[in-house]
Amino acid sequence: MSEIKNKTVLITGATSGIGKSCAKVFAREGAKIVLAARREKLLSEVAEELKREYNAQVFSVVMDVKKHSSVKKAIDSLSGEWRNIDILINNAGMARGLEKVQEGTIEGWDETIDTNIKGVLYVTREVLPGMIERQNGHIIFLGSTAGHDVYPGGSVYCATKFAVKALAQATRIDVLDKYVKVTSVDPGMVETNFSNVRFPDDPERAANVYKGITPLTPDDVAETILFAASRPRHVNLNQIIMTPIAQAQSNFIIKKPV
Ligand code: 8X3
Repeated sequence: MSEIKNKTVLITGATSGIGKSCAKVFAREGAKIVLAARREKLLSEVAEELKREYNAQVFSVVMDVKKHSSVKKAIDSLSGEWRNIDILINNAGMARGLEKVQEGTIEGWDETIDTNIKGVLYVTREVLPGMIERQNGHIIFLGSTAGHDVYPGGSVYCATKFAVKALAQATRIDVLDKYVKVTSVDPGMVETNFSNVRFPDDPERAANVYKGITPLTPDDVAETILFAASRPRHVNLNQIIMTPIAQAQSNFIIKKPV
């Protein structure tokens, strides 16, 4: 895909799930990959894998998207051509628990809001001015079906993904005359570490989330992101909602008995 070869792609949350799949898929297409995530050891492991499997050019930055100082330090550490980010994949995101509002935990709310809303804003704020200056760039937001329909116990997570939808739409308007593309890719059920993070003390509950359906894989989402990123310069895919065939929207899922 000529649109992707030699492009510089920064991926947040790049060491697992959809982020790691994006790193592989874009490396396969010849992109230069900037991996951003919190854990240095995992970053080096993914970087080594990309170099070994795809002969990719890779640069890793330790970044905790929840902290603006960490985001700024990571972006400032990019030098030379690595600074010229063509594609930003705002992937880092998470959820904690499935409690009703009246029973929710403040710590879980803070973490979810800080990662999914403020994190996305911090990274976008640091990367977007360079894209505007170069009159070239593409920001891909990872939204969710949870940003379109709420479900029981999903209050804060859904609110953050509604916010991501709003941020994507508003950013698209803000850069309309700047030759920067903005896409939101909004998946439903994808089997990643997501449910283990959501239910850290209940692995059985986490495993049950995907029982009885064939969920999307991280690669399904990454290939869709690649498709969006590889359209001709004049084409912008605004929003892509994708679900497993057994899911119509957030809370309409047909599960086979297991
Ligand atoms: C998708 C997660 O819980 O809404 O972002 O299916 S969930």
